[in-house]
Amino acid sequence: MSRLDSFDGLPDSVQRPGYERNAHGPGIVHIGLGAFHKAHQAVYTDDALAAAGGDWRIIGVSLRSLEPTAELAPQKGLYTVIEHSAAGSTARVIGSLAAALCLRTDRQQVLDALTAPTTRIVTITVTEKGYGLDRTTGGIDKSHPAIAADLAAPDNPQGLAGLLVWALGQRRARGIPPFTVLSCDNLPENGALTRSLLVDFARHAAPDLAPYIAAEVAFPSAMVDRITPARGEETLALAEAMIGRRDEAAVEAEAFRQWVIEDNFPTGRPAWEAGGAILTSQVRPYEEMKLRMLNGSHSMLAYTGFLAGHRYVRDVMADPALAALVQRHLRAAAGTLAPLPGVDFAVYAEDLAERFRNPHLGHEAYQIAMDGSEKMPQRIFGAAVDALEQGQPLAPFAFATAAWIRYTLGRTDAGEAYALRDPREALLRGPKDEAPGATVARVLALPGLCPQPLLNTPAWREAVTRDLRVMLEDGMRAAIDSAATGPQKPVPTACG
Ligand code: CS2
Repeated sequence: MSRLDSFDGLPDSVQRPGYERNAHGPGIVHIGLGAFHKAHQAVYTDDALAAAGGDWRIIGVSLRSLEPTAELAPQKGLYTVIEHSAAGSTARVIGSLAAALCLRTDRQQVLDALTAPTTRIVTITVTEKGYGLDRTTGGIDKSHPAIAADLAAPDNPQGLAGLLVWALGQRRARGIPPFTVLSCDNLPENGALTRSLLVDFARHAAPDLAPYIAAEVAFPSAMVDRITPARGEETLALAEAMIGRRDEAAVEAEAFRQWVIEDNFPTGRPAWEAGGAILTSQVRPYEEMKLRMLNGSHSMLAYTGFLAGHRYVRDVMADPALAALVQRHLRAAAGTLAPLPGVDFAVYAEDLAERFRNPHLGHEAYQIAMDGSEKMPQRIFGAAVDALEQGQPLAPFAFATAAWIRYTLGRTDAGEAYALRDPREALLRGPKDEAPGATVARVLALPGLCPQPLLNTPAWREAVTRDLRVMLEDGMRAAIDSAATGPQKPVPTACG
């Protein structure tokens, strides 16, 4: 079977780029060449190139993994996105990737791309843990392996902050304007946060660069959304069936996608609005809505669903008690949000539940469950603080927190062990036979995790402990069933 490296012979049903690839040079370097980038920003850029042209193709960079280059380079950067809606699945070949590099093996090419005058934007998807942020200070976490390595050898950077600060320094020395830095990870105010990371890294590694980065580099924030399950052999088999070729780089995603971007690109940008992106000056309300409603309920359903024995999100949604708890969580999260003109949170909640039910999407609860210590603050705790201040119910957030803490114990109710997959795994591990109250106190006290207003509220810790006790003593199934029979309220609409 031949491999996807041209458009020759693709079935008519497969959408292909609406532009001549070679007519467009690169203008973006993307760090973190995983499935999400391929299913999201690269697709929007494909649409932008078709609608408005420009030299905006993407040089994709993986910091460590060799896989993306091995899969994409022989295919000249081409790959398929399989888009699943409830109605069915379609395939689309994306042409916006100009190159796929790995920092470990293509170091000079990566450095050249980052310092090239033609590179005007650097986009990022390295996941929450990839930044090396200290959440208590907003600056660098010196114990993060990449930050520590790059502080020790700033001229030979391996990680995100070291690499971008090095590149910005080189550009300044050579009189080349800085690139715009666009974080596309699920972090609150991801632009400001990336800015404070780089400025703080520069303060330590190259102090004269810090004020320059703070003053001259644009860091727009963005809310990104597209459910993208991890790729597997089934993905490749499905791609083969749909495009009639072998595509080692194929990805699957839901048909829905959303991108809300702060329109602050002093060095220009692709016409991403052609792909449906919303360019605005107000990203924060969208970020909060998405992090608290989509990602918050995702995390809750992942911990409970996984421990209740469900594999996929769609299975969780087919469990009536869990589906009710998802609704409860969505209502509670919506209740903490400031009104967002033009968005009805009740409709958004309904659409989310529909997306979670997507029968063609094999999105594993275990995938969402990973890196909980990096996800809980912006998904659950931020909303819980606002709920506390507004006198709204805390129970749904306490339940989600108890479910996560239960999950960190690393064993199912039947006693089967699973890998936690969390960067703070070692810190999360507690003594054997610890009492639920002690477990809750220990986990919530981890630095930079649970905000002070919650720690200062005994009712919060008591609620989390009560739920954890039920989960441990009666099992996750019983805890779910009993939580789901609590009182229910409708989702507040945009007007309150
Ligand atoms: C998920 C997200 O894995 C997770 O933690 O909650 O990846 C989610 O699917 C995306 O943010 C959807 O845009």
